[in-house]
Amino acid sequence: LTLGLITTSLALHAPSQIAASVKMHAREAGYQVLISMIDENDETAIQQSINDFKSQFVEKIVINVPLETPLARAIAQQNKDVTCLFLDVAPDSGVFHVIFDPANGTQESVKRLSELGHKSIALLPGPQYSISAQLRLASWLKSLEAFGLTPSAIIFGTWDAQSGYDGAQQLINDKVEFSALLAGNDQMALGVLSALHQAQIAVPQQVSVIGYDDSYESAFFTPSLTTVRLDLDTQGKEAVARVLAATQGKTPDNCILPAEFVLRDSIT
Ligand code: IPT
Repeated sequence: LTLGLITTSLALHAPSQIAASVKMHAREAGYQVLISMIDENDETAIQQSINDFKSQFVEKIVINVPLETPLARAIAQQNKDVTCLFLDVAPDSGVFHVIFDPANGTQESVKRLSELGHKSIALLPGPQYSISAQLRLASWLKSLEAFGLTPSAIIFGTWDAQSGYDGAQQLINDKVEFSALLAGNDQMALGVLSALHQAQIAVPQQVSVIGYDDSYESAFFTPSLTTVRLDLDTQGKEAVARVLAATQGKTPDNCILPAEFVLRDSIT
């Protein structure tokens, strides 16, 4: 009994945490997991991995790759002989999914900053090719607008700490005015904290920072990071339960998990 997992880079914290969860919950259900890590959001690589799984008689496939709706639909359409469950698609994609609400945590982040009196907020979203990064950015912008605010800057990163570091340095070098910063994920927020520390800008006294993911390490940053929690263990668990429950022609309901705001010491 084998389940397939196609994933984006396991060098990133969230995908590796998801893979660990899928592996553990699959084992509990008596399944082993074959993992195929692909380089990028590349249709041929995904289809190639699905074909490899099919040739090994793997018929339950979890896909944790950021996919725009047309591509996700095309993949589901072309592979009806197996069950594909998607973890990184838009809520209205129409494909079988277990995802996180991209709006509730992002809205709450902006609301908190606004309540604290912040008016100059810089945005460091994840990469433009990622559907989740796009949805989080769209939700930040919409929430800012609701408070009559526009971002003081938008700099896209690549989910890793280096890109957060570079983004914050660019803000400092360009003399952008910002009293708060929203990062696309906690890894980027870590880079931001490092760049601000180096520039002797105190967090949270001079700049408030909010991350996203609540990875295992975020509570141990200096200062401890205010963030948005994605319960990745639950995502893995729900994904395994639903992909295994699916039968030919009948898939269980989709699932949208909440993304909860977590208040720690990095904002004031
Ligand atoms: C998403 C993470 O939030 C982000 O930090 C990054 O690791 C990204 O994955 C990699 O694709 S979580 C995903 C289930 C939307």
